[in-house]
Amino acid sequence: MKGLFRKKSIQAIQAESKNGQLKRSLNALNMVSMGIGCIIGAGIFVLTGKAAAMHAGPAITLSFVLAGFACALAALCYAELASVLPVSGSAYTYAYATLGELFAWAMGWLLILEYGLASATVAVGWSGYVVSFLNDFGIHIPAQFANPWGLALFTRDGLPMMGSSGQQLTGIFNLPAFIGIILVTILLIIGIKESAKVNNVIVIIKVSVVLVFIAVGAFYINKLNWSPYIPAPTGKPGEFGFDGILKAAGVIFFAYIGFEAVSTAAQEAKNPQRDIPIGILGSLCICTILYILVSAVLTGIVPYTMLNVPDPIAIAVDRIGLGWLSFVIKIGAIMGLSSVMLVLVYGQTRIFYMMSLDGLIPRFFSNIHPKFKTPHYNTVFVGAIISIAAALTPLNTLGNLVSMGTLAAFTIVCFSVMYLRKMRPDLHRPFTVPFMPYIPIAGIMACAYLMYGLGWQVFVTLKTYFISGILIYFIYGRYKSKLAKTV
Ligand code: ALA
Repeated sequence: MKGLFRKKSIQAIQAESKNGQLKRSLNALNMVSMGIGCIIGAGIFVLTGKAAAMHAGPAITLSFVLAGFACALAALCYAELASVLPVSGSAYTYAYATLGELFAWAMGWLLILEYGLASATVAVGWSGYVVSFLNDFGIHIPAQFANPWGLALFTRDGLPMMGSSGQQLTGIFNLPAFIGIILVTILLIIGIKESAKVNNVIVIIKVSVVLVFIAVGAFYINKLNWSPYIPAPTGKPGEFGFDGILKAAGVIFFAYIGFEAVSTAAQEAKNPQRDIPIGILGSLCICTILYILVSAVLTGIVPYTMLNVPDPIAIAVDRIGLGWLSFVIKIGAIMGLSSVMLVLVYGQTRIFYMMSLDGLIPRFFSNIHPKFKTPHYNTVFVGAIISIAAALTPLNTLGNLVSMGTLAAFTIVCFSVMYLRKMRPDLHRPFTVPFMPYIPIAGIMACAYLMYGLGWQVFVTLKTYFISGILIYFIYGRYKSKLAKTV
């Protein structure tokens, strides 16, 4: 039993961070920019439309407030842990240092959803914008090859798409999503790292596009579209009314994922103990404001019933009828989503790399290519799995599981911060969560509430996933753990 809770020593982790080989070149602004680079993506460009059309209506803005609030609580906890333990590996390392190996393993297993599966979801969103963009130039990708196997296809007007044999068409393989991940994987293998400069440029483009949408779109709002603000519940769970707002908050929670990716750059920050908390909280704050404004403008331009499409922002712009804006938005979305895919796949490989160094997963995950200096087998493995998942799974299924897994990970982070305060009150904490223990407790409750809103079915899938992860730990990780050999 004791082995399950063996911990990495805080001193060892802090020393690891001090003696790291990576160059410390990132400042607070880079950190905020990195956060925004990873946050703004498929959530706002894709999922907002479906969440408004199917769950919340114009009250999607309230869903953004609700999910933003839950994230702010978790973000405060992340900020404290990152200031005490400024190392790569993020929540996986925090759990290893506080709650012990079993929790660290569970965290790593959940982070596969947060990073790996999230990148597949973003790839599906990316595919929607690429198809729409190519379409504007007369290049038509057949719907069957831009959708996952078996998904019934509908036209933009919601009518079934019929084949020549008179049967409704269904998807076969989402080719653009598959290609998107393969491209990202190749980039990561040959070592083209997303430098802070490139990231800053992408972030400026992405945020400018969002601001242009808000500024121009505000003039085309038809207030009638906001009425009723909270559509009456249909009687089915999660369809409108307050229940719908909650469900939508769980769905668009996805849009906030990424603020904690800032903490994976801890070893490259000039002053991590100050700048990582600034990066986490600053990027989250900026994105929350942008999201609330975008969703208000979106539902003000287009009746929410028409937003169940893969490219809702583009639909809103098409409706305004400004051709140049449509072009700008699609370019911004495609570029923005590419950077999220890149950072998420990169994050996934880095977490596997750390787990492999700790002996919890096989050695080949930390094997480095002699020339490219990247974990090439790891990256190929991750890229292959994610590209197939992106090609064959519908966006809703992927997105909800990612949200549920991330909420579970946030819950463990909230526990970790309380645990560390109690067990190691002596540690120097450059950033402290205010109002302890109420903030982490509220964080746990808020995450549990959003998980409840996502529904029983997603929970059952997560449970199965989680149990299979724990089994793998008992069959493999427990015996191979490096720490087991030293303590
Ligand atoms: N928050 C990121 C996105 O919405 C994962 O794409």
